[in-house]
Amino acid sequence: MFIKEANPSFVKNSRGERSIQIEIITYEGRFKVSAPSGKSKGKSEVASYNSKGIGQSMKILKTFCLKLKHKNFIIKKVDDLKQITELMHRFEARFGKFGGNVNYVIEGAFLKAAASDNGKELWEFINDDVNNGLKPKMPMPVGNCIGGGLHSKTIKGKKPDFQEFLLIPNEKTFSKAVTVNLRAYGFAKKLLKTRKRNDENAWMTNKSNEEVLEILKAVAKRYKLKIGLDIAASTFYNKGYYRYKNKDLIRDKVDQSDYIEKIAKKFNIFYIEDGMQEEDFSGFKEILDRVSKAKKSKTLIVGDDLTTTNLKLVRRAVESKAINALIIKPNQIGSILEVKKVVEFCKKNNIVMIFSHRSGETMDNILADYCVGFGGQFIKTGIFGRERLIKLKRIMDIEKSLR
Ligand code: 2PG
Ligand code: MG
Repeated sequence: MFIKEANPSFVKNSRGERSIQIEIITYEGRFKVSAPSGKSKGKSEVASYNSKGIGQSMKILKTFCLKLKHKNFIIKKVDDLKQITELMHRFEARFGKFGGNVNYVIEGAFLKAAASDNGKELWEFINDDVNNGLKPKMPMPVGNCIGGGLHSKTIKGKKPDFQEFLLIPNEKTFSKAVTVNLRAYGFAKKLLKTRKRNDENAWMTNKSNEEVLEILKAVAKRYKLKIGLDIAASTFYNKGYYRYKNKDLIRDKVDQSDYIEKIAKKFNIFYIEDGMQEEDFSGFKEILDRVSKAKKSKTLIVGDDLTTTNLKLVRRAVESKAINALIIKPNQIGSILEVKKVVEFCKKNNIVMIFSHRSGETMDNILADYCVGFGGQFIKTGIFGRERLIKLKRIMDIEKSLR
């Protein structure tokens, strides 16, 4: 793989913030990747950019790109990315840290170029099953329908405290699932009587968590969907208490798990992400125990801020039985080889994997290839908006190509 050129640039994400993009040009074509950005970030995520800011990251990346020019690389499998990682580390030691988002775009662009160089689609290049003659299984979408928390504004001074109210279809095909979610999203708008959308294009409302759940229950019933929640509990946790604004009350750790157990049962919730603050492994375990006992069907207890795609934290969460499912966001850890290790660990331990977008997204669809390639059971991308739809469309195309 001969690098003719590598060009970095700034792009705007869906929130209008600056993000970083890189384009690698080889004899096979042009391979572009841009980075998403989170707003409700986990404490233990790697920094997205150099400590001096995105401008400094760009300066360092520009110098790195000049170095890549006219170099030749042999990348036959994902693990061969190691030579790029080592090159990046040596370079960072001299010029300063890139930051996780820069690692994300460099590695992604190299993987796209390498897949093409090997005559494969990126998901195919990553997926071991397909390389062993098996057909990959398509994921199901987890779609953000109604929003609150850090991603939403208040309406007449109010918003739900939970960050995301999610819809999860269970259809034979991914494309059917996407259609069902879009219809349900339209129906939710009618019931909510709102037109305002948040960062991820979920509907905004001034209703409380329970009021939203009542509406979601009707939507889920009509379209045969499962209900999920990203509680993002760390975003309203402070000094030992969960501080709810809508209805105004304070819950301690025990009250919080009581509350989650109660709503999980009442609204038959299938998916609960970050139900407790991000350092409370025993609180997550408490929820997993209580919800599994209270509900007959399996509920996914999902780590995101708790685990930040970091193998050490994932291992701790799994070994302490705090989760049975995991959010995977490659730019939380800033290394695809680390993502691969997390994936292998999840597969070995039967942990359900949800590949996830960030609230600030770009017009890049690499997440879809990562999800199918690494065998994720779900992809969380939102339901509507061009940055979200481009990822769903990519999986629909992969699905079509396999028919
Ligand atoms: C989350 C994500 C995506 P952010 O909490 O799961 O919805 O939010 O990208 O802001 O961290
Ligand atoms: Mg989350």
